[in-house]
Formats: sequence, C-alpha cells, structure tokens
Amino acid sequence: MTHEVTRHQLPLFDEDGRAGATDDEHGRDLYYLPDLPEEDPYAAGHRTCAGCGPAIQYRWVLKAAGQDTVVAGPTGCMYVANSTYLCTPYTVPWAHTPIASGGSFTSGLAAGYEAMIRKGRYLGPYPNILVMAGDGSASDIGLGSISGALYRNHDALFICYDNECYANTGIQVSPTTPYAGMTTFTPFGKAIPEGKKLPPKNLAKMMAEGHPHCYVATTTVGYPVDLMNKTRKGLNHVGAAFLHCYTPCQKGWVYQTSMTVELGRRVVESGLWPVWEYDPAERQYHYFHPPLQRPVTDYLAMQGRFGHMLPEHVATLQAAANRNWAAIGMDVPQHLRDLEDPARHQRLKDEEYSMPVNRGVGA
Ligand SMILES: Cc1ncc(C[n+]2csc(CCOP(=O)(O)OP(=O)(O)O)c2C)c(N)n1
Ligand code: SF4
Ligand SMILES: [Mg+2]
Repeated sequence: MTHEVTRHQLPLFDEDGRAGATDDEHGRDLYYLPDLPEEDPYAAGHRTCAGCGPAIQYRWVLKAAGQDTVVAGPTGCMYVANSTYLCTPYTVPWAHTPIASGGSFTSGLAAGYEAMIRKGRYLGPYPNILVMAGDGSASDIGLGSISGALYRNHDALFICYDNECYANTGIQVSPTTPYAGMTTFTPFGKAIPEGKKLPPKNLAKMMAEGHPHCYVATTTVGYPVDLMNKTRKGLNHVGAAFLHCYTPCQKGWVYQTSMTVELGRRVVESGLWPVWEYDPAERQYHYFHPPLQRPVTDYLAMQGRFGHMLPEHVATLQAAANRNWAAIGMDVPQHLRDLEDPARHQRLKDEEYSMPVNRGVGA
C-alpha cells in the first residue's frame, strides 16, 4: 500500500508586522524585529568568528525552517567551526558531507524520505530538508552535484552562503570573489595592482536560467525578513529551490565586526548585489529596488580587502554597479554615471566616504 506524502506549508513573516521597528534618516528600517519564532535550531555556543555572516545566515534560516528540519553542511567554515567531536550547535538532525557532494547527499536524503513515507516506514509529514554550502562548494567544487539535484527536482532547499572566498582554508580566491577583492591567492602588486582581475561568477542567475522549473532567489544578511521568507518560500515550493545569500566574513574581508548586517544592506544599495526572486510558475524575475543608491565607495571603503584599489579599479566597479542598476530596471542617477570616470576617484584609502572605515589591507 502506498501512503500519501504530506508537506508543511510555512506561513510567511509579515514585513509590516515588526514590533518596534524604527527608521534611520534615509527612511530605511533601522532594526528588524519581526515576531521571530522562539525556537533556535542553530543554538548559541558555536565557534565561528565574532560577526560571522554565515553564522547569522544559519541562525535565521533555521529559525525560519523550524524544528522539523534536516540539515546538511558540506566542508567549509560552517562545518569546521560548528562541529567538534560529539558537539554541534544543532538541535535538529544535521550531517556533514564532503565539499563536492552537498547536492548529491541532499538528493539522497530527499528521495529517501519520500520513499520511506510512501512505504509507511516514516510516519509524519515530509520534513524541511535543506543544505547550506559555501561559495567554494556551491559555485566551484560542488557545483555539479547541486546542479544535478536542481535538474532532477528533488524536494529540498539548496542554499549557498557566500562569503566570497574559500575562508576555512585561509581566505583563498573563489569564483564569487569580486573584482579587485584581495585574497591570499589574489594579492595585489606591481604586476597585478587590482588583486583579482576577473568578475565574479553569477551563480544565482546560472541556477535560475539553467533550471527554469526551480524557485531561485538572492538575499543578504542585511535583510533578515527577506532571508527568512525566501527560506520558507523555498521550502514550501514542491521541488528543488536555490537561495544565494551574501554573508560577510570579517576575518577574510577585514572590517569592524559590528558591520556585518550594515554591509548586507550597503552591497545592495551600491548596486553590487541585486536582490531578486525567480518565480518558476510565471518564468519571471522580480527585482527588489532599494530606497537608496550609493556610490560603490560607500561599500568598498568599509573593508580592508579593497584598501589597495586605484582610481581606475574603483571606476571599473562603479561601471559594473551601474550596469546592474539598469539590469534590474532602475534609473542610474547622473552622479553615479559620472563616477565611471577614473578621474573622479582617488586611491580607495584616500577617498571620501560616509561610514566607519577600514583603511588596513585585508587577507
Ligand atoms: C575536494 C576537497 N578539496 C579541498 C578541500 C579543502 N577545503 C576544506 S574547507 C575548504 C574551503 C571551503 O570554502 P567554502 O565552500 O567557500 O566555505 P567557507 O570555508 O568559505 O565557509 C576547502 C577548500 C576539501 N575538503 N575537499
Ligand atoms: S573565517 Fe569568516 S566565514 Fe569563517 S568563521 Fe570566521 S567570519 Fe565566519
Ligand atoms: Mg566561502
């Protein structure tokens, strides 16, 4: 006899329902205080660095997913820093996978639960199944296994926590490291003054264009409600879903540890990380239009990994940001167009900018 597979439908958080949210001088919400679930499947007491963006993502994703969740984590900081012998911060089932096989492991998990429920060997609804892989895993070493899982449409949520480097092995360059981002494998010097020469791989667009039947979205730790709602939408979607989340790494990027969430907003407001959602039913992209459009220097100057940039490098990134603004359907203000001219810039460490800065050199 075949048993029916019943699935959770997680309600979305109400953007307007935040208790005590206040605005800053730009009309941005200063604090996100949604009515968060009490439960914390990623409990306090892990060993990531202070201000670790991936740890913030893990906590919010698992709060949104709730207690009936099974998590996988390929090798990376969020495996190594979260698990010592006989000890993890998870209050839900969790498994480590090799760095290349987050996708195939999670496929097996999803197929296994489906089969066990159908055969009556597992009672209860289909659990929330998700994997959170680093950018080295999801965009490089394990890309094939995640793409295969999306293509086969296993009912699970595949998340890339993107700290734009191979952090755990010592801040090496990854495909998502931005242009001019300094890592231990992309040092700047006389021959290559910008550090990294190549633009980052556009992982989320690859996943959406390549697997048009999947729910795909981008988000950042600067927008917790957005992150939690996209987690729930991805889990509610019957079939495969992919979420690409920007998660600063204070050790690798060299910034003040309290600035992780601020960076998660500034990267969007400077046009360097478009936030969007791809709806597989409509085959449509929906783009978030931030209330503020900043020069890229407002973002870059907060991080030591960009401290070596010369005027032409800053102008190159401003041009890339301006292309992103146009691509998401926003006007590019004249003052941002003007900043595509290197003559309008100085070396980054001598630029004028508007926030706590980090003039040191990173990595
Ligand atoms: C096949 C393979 N190659 C290399 C490694 C070494 N390694 C362990 S963690 C890691 C970094 C992973 O980077 P990422 O996926 O971005 O996660 P992060 O450390 O940044 O959190 C690497 C390269 C490995 N474990 N397996
Ligand atoms: S090195 Fe970066 S990603 Fe790893 S624990 Fe520290 S802040 Fe987090
Ligand atoms: Mg990484």
